[in-house]
Amino acid sequence: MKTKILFSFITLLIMFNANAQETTSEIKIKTSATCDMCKETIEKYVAFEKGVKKITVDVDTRMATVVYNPKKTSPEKIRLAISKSGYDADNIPADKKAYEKLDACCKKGQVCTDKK
Ligand SMILES: [Cu+2]
Repeated sequence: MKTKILFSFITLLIMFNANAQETTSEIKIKTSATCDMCKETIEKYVAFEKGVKKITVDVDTRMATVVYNPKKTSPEKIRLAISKSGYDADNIPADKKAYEKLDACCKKGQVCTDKK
């Protein structure tokens, strides 16, 4: 009896895992983030993007790691979302209007005073 329950539990776990693998992908995108404020701006903006499950921006490497549902969005759309938040995303330059709204220290070539 106990083995049966354990077996069905494991089966369920495997099924769940397979399902999760099927519906999520992960990509890394190079951004122009320079400080924690940039990180917050990008993360908050892209988190609302359809199909994005999780986004983490590493300020030191400037890399955004995005977990997304490939059925609902695409790397291109995610890059575009980052651009619309005011930052470069791989080969896509930052959206001009969004970039102009950024805090002065977050603009390219600037060194933020609160940088770690
Ligand atoms: Cu910044």
